[in-house]
Amino acid sequence: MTDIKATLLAQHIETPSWAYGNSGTRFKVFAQKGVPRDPYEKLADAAQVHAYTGIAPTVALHIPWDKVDDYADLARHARELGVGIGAINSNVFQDDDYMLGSVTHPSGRVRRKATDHLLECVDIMDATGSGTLKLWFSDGINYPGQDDIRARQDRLAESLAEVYDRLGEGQRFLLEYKLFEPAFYATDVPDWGTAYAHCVKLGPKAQVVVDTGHHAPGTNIEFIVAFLLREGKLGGFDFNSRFYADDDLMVGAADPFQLFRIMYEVVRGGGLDAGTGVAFMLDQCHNIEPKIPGQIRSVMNVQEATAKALLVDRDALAAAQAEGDVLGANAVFMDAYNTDVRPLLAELREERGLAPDPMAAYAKSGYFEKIAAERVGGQQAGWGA
Ligand code: AOS
Ligand code: ZN
Ligand code: ZN
Repeated sequence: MTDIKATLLAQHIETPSWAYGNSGTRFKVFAQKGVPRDPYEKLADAAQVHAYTGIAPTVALHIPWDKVDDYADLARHARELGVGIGAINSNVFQDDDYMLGSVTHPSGRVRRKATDHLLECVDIMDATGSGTLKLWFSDGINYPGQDDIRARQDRLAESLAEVYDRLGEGQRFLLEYKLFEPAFYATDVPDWGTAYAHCVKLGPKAQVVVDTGHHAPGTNIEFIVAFLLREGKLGGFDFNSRFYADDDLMVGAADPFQLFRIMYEVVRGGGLDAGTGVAFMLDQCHNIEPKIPGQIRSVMNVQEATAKALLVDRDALAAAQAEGDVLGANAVFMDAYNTDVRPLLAELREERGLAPDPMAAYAKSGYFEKIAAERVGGQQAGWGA
């Protein structure tokens, strides 16, 4: 149990700056009370999530949603709040120039503009001390014949190579794939295989990020996780829940069993070991629920799934598997999943001097009442208008 607790304490879950801003769907962005007015206030809210969970010490930024004049100053502000800057998320999807794509656009001018933005993000990594650039491309086509699928792969490879060469010591990029949306016929990085192939060609500083909402219904995500980890190419997760498409709901809300199965493969593949670099990031927005508690709940959901995955009796499982004991092996697996780990996690928090129930402790703290009174005109997360 001591080992399990130590592993749980070492796990870091990164919250995204955009989770703290106002968000919604293409139909309506709902304004909530107390929402941050600038990146500095987003970091302050993220620091609350870390203060109550103890395992969320970094915050992902999104450029240009978190544009500031002085990134070193923003990083300093984060440190003063007890958190650090995590992945830098690029944005080559919110400009009229990108209607037909960014790095895969048929026009060399647009491709240059997109790649320059990615290089600027590496400059921001230098200034903030971030080691990770996250690349998600909305690129794709809506109609058969609209553009040359193969040429678009060449353009993508060319841009990725330029960004890869710009990465410094201790820096990497994570390439994100997504089945569809906003392109509906052929997405340029639609699946893990495409992302993997580009990353393998580039080298060790290029890895794949698995956004749990980016697959076709029924996809066995834990298989993808096992495969990528085995190849040293799992850079991290964008965790969230989906019922239909890329719903960006709270991780562990729609299918906690799937989250457990994913975390089991992470544990099995050594993804929680020090130095493997698997980043556990959240990519969510809270359209109708309060944002800071939404993040606290999400961090707790990942932690619960991780604790259950760590509880799997690996020796008993291996023995049952070796004997071909199908039901026995499945029972070992399910025993861990069906264990109530909440008392263990409450104990762990108390041992660290934290409140056993982070949700209740935050609610009692008065922080929400304070920001609701102080902040008027909170920022939109960045999309969904
Ligand atoms: C888009 O669907 C992707 O999940 C992105 O990772 C992300 O939501 C966006 O780039 C915000 O950073
Ligand atoms: Zn994502
Ligand atoms: Zn997404």
